[in-house]
Amino acid sequence: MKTTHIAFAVAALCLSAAAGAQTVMKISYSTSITSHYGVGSTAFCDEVEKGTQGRYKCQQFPNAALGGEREMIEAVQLGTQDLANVSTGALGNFVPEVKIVDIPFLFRDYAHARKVMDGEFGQDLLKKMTAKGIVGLAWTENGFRHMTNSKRAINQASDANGLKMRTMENKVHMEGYKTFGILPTPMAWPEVFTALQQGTVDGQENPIPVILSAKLSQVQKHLSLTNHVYSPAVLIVAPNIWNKLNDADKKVFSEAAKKGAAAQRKKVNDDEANGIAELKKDGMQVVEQVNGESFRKAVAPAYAGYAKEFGADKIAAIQNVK
Ligand code: EAX
Repeated sequence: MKTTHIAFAVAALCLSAAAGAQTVMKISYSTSITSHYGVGSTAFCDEVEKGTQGRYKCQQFPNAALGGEREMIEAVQLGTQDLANVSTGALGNFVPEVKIVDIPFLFRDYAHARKVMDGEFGQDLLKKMTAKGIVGLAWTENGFRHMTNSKRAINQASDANGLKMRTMENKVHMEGYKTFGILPTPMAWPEVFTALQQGTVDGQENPIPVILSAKLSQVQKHLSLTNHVYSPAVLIVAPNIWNKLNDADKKVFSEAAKKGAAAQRKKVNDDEANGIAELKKDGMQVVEQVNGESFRKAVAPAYAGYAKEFGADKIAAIQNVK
């Protein structure tokens, strides 16, 4: 009996070696599998599996099932998690050079933002992550952030004055939002829904795809399309996975990440186009024509601090990309 078992185990081992060893990689992100992060991650994972003939595949952990974005990045750095699709919100705490992209009103629109991230600046920034033990594969996307709250319609910056808002754990955001009179309350994403529900904070700010997939319409009455910050996201992989790949597999991963990014951005576009009507149907009151000038004017003084921290020339170089 015992010998049969051993023989069987040996046979199974030989078979799996013949078929090629399979690595199942854990990937996580903040929102649901049908959201922009889910669509992008799935496209990436499908391409990796196909391109490596099944030698690499993913096990997906949507809805921050392995922790918030800070934990995800830390785990990728440590190699206890293989992949993550995260916004830059928490990434600047690990790779300081990334912080510049979180400046409010830095990017004009999606075309501008995507051009910068896919261009020389963004590609250099991906490389900066390597020194911090993180391999950046491609810029995916979270989207332009908008404000929601349970108190009042925000038509202009002064309407935001005095509102207690959950923000990401991101100093660049917080410094900017203070100029709008907002009282920023940094908090990890997994705690946000409950905090809004219990009234610990009045509001929060996130892109339409996040507001939609997290069903924030259940706990927030007002949405204002403030477009106050572009929130890039990035597909990161642990060095212990990346360094094991041969050149051909590295190429498969990089190309897959580009396809994932394209799919994720397309989902952001679709949600921007169709999601607002959906949120209205769910009972949200939406201010579509926000006085953007009032916000830009309010934040202008904070740019002195940003220039000191990041260099006025670096900020201008991003703004000047046409
Ligand atoms: O990346 O925490 C946030 O507000 C982020 O935008 C969210 O986790 C998606």
